[in-house]
Amino acid sequence: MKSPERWLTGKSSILIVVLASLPVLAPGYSMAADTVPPLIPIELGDYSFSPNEIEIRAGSTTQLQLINRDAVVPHNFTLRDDTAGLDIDVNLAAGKARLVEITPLTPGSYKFYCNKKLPFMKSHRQRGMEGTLTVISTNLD
Ligand SMILES: [Cu+2]
Repeated sequence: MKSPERWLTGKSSILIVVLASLPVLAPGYSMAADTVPPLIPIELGDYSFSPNEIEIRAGSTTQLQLINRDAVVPHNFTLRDDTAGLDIDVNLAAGKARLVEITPLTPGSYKFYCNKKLPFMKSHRQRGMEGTLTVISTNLD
C-alpha cells in the first residue's frame, strides 16, 4: 500500500520548484507584472561595460542591474547630468550586483563611466570603462 507520506513529499517538492522559479523582486515591488519596470543587465568587468550603449524612452522608468563580474577589482557606475535629472553614483565591490532605478526625462546622449582610479595609474574611464545612455524622445513628430 502506498503511504500518504510519499504522496505529500512529491507534492511539496513540486511546490518548491514553482517557488524557486519565480522572479526575484526588489523590495518594495508588488508581484503585478505591469508595475515592475523593465530591467537592463549591465556587466562591469575587464575595464568595460557590457553593453556599453543603452536606450531608454524619456519619462519611462527602467531598472539597471549593475553586476561587477571581476574577481578582485572594484568598479563604479556614474551617470550624472543635471538637465536630464540623472544623478547615479554606485560603487560595486568585486562580484557584487545592485539594482538602480532610472527615469531620464530629457532626450539626449549621456555618458556613463567608472570613476575608479589608483594612484599613478590610468583611470578606469581612461582605460575604456565608459558607455552611452541614449534617451529617446517620446514625441512622434
Ligand atoms: Cu572600474
